[in-house]
Amino acid sequence: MAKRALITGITGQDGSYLAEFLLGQGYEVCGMVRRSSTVNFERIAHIQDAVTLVAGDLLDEVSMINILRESRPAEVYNLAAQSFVQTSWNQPVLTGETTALGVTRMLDAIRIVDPEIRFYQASSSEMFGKVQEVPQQESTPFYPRSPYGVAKVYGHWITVNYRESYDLHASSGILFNHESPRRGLEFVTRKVTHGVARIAAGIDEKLALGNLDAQRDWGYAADYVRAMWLMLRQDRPDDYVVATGETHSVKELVELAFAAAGLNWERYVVIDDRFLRPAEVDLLVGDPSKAESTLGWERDVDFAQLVAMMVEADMALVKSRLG
Ligand code: NAP
Ligand code: F7E
Repeated sequence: MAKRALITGITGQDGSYLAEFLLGQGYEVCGMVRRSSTVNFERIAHIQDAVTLVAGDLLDEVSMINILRESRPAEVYNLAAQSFVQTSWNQPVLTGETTALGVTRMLDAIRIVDPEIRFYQASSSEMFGKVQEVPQQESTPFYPRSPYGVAKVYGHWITVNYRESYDLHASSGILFNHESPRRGLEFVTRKVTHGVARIAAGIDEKLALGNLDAQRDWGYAADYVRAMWLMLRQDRPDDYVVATGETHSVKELVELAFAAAGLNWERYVVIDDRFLRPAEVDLLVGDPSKAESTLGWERDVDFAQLVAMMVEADMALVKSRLG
C-alpha cells in the first residue's frame, strides 16, 4: 500500500516541490489548504488532480485533529507559516500564532490521533540571526533578529521538546534560504529576477531595493525538499542544517541577474528605505556536513545556476503575459 503524507503549506514554494517529489516516490499526498475568497493553487495546478486537498488552518487545532483522523498520514511535513520576515514586524502576533504556536497545535494533534506519525518541522537559518559563529551548524546558539526568527526558534524547540517528552519521531530541518522560479515575488531573489525581466521587456525603468550588503547562503528549493524526506527516513529523529556552504551578497545577486539579461544593474537599481529592516541579519552561511554525511544529501544546483534559472523563467513569464 502506498505511504500517505500530509503537507501543510502545500500551496507555497516548498510545498509544491515536496508534493511533486513525494508523488514521484509513490506517496499518496494530502495537502492542507486554508480557506480564502479566491483560489491560490497556482503552484500546484499541474499536480492538483494527483493530490488530495483538505481544509484546515494552523490557527485551528480541531481542523488539524480532524484532518489527521480522516487522512491517516504516516508522515506530516509542517511547511505552513507566515514566512516573510519583513511582515513579521507588522504582524508579530499573527506570526507567533502561526509560525510558533501552529507547530504545537500540529504536534498535539499528532499526539492525540497517532503518535507513530513521523513529523518534519520547517525550521530556518533566521534562528541564527546575529550569528554567534561562522559557518552556522546544528550546535550554533540562536540569536533571532525578527519576530519571524523568534517564532521559528519556538517552533524548533517545541519540536525538540515533544521529541524528548513524548518520544515522537519529530525532526527539525534548519534550512538556509532556498529559492526557485516559484518563490514569492516579495523575497529578494525573485523580486530581482522578476524586476530584471520587467526592465528588459521595457515595462519598468527602476528596481527599488533595501540593504545590498546582506549576505545569504542561497540554494535551490527542489534540492532542499529531498533533505526533508531523507530526515524522516532515519531511524532516529534529529536536527539538520541544510545549506550550500557558500555565501553571496544581495549586490552579487543583483549584478549576476542583470548581467544575465545583458543589463548593467547600476543604471536601474535605487535604494528605498522602506525595504530596510528594523534589525538585519547581516551574514548567513551554513555548514551542511551533518546532512551530507548522515542523510547522504547533496545539492545539484549552485548559486550561478539558480540565478540564471530564475532570470530565464521570469523572462519567459513576462514575455508570455505581454504576448
Ligand atoms: P511560502 O511560499 O510563503 O508558503 C507558506 C505556506 O504556508 C503557504 O502555503 C501558505 O498558504 C501557508 N500558510 C500560511 N499561514 C497558514 C495558516 N495559518 N494555516 C495554514 N497554512 C498557512 O513559504 P516557503 O518558502 O515554501 O517555506 C516553507 C516553510 O519553510 C515555511 O515554514 C518557511 O518559514 C520555512 N523556511 C523557508 C525557507 C526558504 O528560504 N524558503 C528557509 C527556511 C525555512 P497560502 O497559500 O494560503 O498563503
Ligand atoms: O531577504 C535583503 C533583506 O526577504 C534576504 C525567508 O524564506 O529566508 C527568507 O528570509 C535579504 C535580507 O529573505 C530587499 O534585507 C534587500 O537581508 O529574500 P528575503 P530572508 O529575510 O532571508 C529565511 C531562511 C526564511 O526562513 C524566511 O522564511 O535581502 N533585501 N533588499 C531585501 N529583501 C527583500 N525581501 N526585499 C528587498 O527589496
